[in-house]
Amino acid sequence: MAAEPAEWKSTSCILCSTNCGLQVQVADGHFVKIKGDKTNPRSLGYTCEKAAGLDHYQNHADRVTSPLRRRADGSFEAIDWDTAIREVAAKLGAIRDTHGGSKIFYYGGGGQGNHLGGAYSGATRRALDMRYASNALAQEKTGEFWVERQMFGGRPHPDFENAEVAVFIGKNPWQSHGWERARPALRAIAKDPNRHMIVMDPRRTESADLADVFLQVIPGTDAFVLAAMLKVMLDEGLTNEAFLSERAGDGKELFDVLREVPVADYCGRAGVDEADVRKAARLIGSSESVSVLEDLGIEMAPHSTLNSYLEKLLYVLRGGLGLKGAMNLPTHVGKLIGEGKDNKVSPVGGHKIITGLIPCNAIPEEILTDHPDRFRAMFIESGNPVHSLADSPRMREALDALECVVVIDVAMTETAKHAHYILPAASQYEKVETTFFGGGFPDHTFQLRHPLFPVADGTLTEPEIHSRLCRALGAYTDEDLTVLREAANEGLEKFGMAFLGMMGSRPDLAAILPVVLYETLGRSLDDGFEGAALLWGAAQTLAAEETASVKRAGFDGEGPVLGDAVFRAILAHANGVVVTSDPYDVTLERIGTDDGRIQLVIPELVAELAELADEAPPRLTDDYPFILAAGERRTSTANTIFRSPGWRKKDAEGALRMSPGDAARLGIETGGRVRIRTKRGAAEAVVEVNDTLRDGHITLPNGHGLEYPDADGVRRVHGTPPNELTSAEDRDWLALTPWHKHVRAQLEVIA
Ligand SMILES: Nc1nc2c(c(=O)[nH]1)N[C@H]1C(S)=C(S)[C@@H](COP(=O)(O)OP(=O)(O)OC[C@H]3O[C@@H](n4cnc5c(=O)[nH]c(N)nc54)[C@H](O)[C@@H]3O)O[C@H]1N2
Ligand SMILES: Nc1nc2c(c(=O)[nH]1)N[C@H]1C(S)=C(S)[C@@H](COP(=O)(O)OP(=O)(O)OC[C@H]3O[C@@H](n4cnc5c(=O)[nH]c(N)nc54)[C@H](O)[C@@H]3O)O[C@H]1N2
Ligand code: SF4
Ligand SMILES: [Mo]
Repeated sequence: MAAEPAEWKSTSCILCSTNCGLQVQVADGHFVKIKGDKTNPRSLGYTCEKAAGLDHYQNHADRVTSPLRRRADGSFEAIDWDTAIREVAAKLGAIRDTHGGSKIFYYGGGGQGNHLGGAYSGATRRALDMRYASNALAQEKTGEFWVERQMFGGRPHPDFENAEVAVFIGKNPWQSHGWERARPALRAIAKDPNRHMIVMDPRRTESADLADVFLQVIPGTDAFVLAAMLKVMLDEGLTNEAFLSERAGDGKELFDVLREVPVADYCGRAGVDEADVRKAARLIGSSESVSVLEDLGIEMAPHSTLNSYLEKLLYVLRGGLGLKGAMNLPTHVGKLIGEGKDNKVSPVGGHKIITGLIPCNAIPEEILTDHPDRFRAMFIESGNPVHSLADSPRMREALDALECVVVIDVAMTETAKHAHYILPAASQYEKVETTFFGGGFPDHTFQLRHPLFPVADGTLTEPEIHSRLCRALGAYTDEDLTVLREAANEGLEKFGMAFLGMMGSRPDLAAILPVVLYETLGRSLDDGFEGAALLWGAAQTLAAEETASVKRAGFDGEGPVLGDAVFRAILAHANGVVVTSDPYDVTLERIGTDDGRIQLVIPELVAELAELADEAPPRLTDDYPFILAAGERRTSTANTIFRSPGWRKKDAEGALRMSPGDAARLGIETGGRVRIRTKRGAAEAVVEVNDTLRDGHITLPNGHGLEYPDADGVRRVHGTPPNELTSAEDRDWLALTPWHKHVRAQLEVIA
């Protein structure tokens, strides 16, 4: 007889950055029922269809349930945890001692809903003296981060619930979300005659269907349209001069270049109607509030970083910061991105390191060389770079050239297959976890998910893995922690005092702070909550840095007492709790540039803007007559978080979409097969004829092409892995972000 279904428990979805609140029932190690959590302050009961499939994440045939060591022949053997920890510490410790810790490269640290585990890696990285890191953000968002840091010293956040004008550039929120309750918000804007939506995309997406102005650009030409829109705003007096003179720096150098923009010519190059471009500029320029969201469609395409700059100017010139419905600067619990000054470069290629991350596209060249500073080992956690980074064949070659690859993952991934050691993690529903994407405004909700299932046999949580590695590396002993452990048992206040004392006198322990918190405060928390210890530090930082915001959210106390209150609330509310609450104008105080003013001129990008005038129009050639967008978000995709192909009700193989015109020319119909060839590789796909595409534009979904065992245990690849087709060298000159939306391709029909 099956066990009684448990009561409803609060948790959240982990399939995209939105992390919608869920209520679930679990039994026998499975999700039995899943519904939106109406008590979650952020998502208010909303979910999309994908959350219903979460049992495919928790239960699948590719779970790793014992540490594995690679044999010489490439197969794996199970080893016990003590052996695994001892050997990993010895191997990486030896590389550090011989070549320096900077030769051990850290990659990953979290997916869409698990950033707590990776935060503990900070201790292991310090223990091994690792200096360089990267993760998937460095193949999508680093260009945008760099621009935001120059312009605002922070990351403005849109408010589509209240925006009069909503603008989406290379973003399809209907499918990819990007903020909570995206679909209801899109529908509400579409229905309201006083609100407007502008979408810029080569494909008539589900979002574009709801837009008032849809700019169906030729792929890769967004910079021209954005420049034209800004020029129209200047010409027609649609900029907010009062705001700019009060809040922004000098813009002359930029305005001089914008005034030269030939609007009609640029619209023509981009294949859009000048009247539509003018209409969009007027809507933005005359609105009370505008919120803008860019995403991969422009970040992974030509002029990536320039696009991000021009996109931000749309709302900056309008004065669109610090208002309801406009762009605002939220608070943060925990840091997702590094705080570095971005003045460091990668050791071999000398590429710009942005927010602490080496560009993903540079990783293979930092390994596959005899340069003395090359990486010799890699520590990969909660990331699948062999599948998700450009040029999978070269990533495999790079991993295979390393002396030691350690992977912490829940599954036997494309990347794990190339590891020397696989350390299997407890799943995201078997431990406390959270996202640091967060950053809601005006209210910021933080949600610590509670464990729903016991830690799977043979696995450990990341905090436990990092703690054991640090201990094996000699970074701490039990004796070091006695005082803090005793203090923790006497409550948060005693612990806080002891902690401060210890941190001042023991810099060696301060260096491995996450693990120290885990082993002391963590051990005093309820079973299964040890990993939440780091959030005590995050709560203290938040309370110290954003005291007024925290108090506005209803917390009382001064100093550490206020931080303790936030920490207790985070522990207590599995459905999320509002930790800061802000008035809109606080945004203007949060501008974090050196002089507190928005910087209008970014010289490198103003120069690139000027050079657009001389750029040859993109041309499809006989060799490569198609532009392939390699990695489209669909209802059938969730990065590589689901490995079992069984979760997909539709689009099981992840079809290559093409326009009816192209299909007719090729003589192919939906269901037919093609071979896609690029300069880098070839792959097969099934075709879907789709009238939302422009001729010459074809799209493949992201996240497909994973290997998974059949019922008889034979491993088979399902669908098309997009990065067998992409190249690491087609990339932005500044941030090195890949042009995944702009892969030149040819097609051959398979009879
Ligand atoms: N369903 C689902 N949702 C997801 C994910 C998922 O895997 N599945 N992944 C999450 C992650 S990690 C991310 S980063 C986000 C990404 O979210 P999005 O960036 O919204 O997703 P994409 O579909 O990759 O790209 C957005 C749009 O860019 C358009 N595009 C292609 N070329 C161009 C161009 O040259 N110019 C312009 N303007 N647009 C172009 C595409 O047609 C597409 O509609 O989604 C998140 N949400
Ligand atoms: N061609 C092309 N390539 C793309 C994209 C594209 O559009 N086109 N999109 C890119 C984008 S925007 C992104 S964000 C990346 C995403 O690619 P990745 O950063 O590689 O992330 P995910 O696919 O989300 O994989 C996360 C990994 O975490 C593992 N995991 C899940 N839960 C846990 C856990 O609790 N602990 C640990 N240790 N591991 C866990 C999963 O098994 C998986 O291996 O893909 C990128 N790749
Ligand atoms: S996939 Fe994203 S939008 Fe859909 S339920 Fe999960 S977190 Fe929410
Ligand atoms: Mo992403």
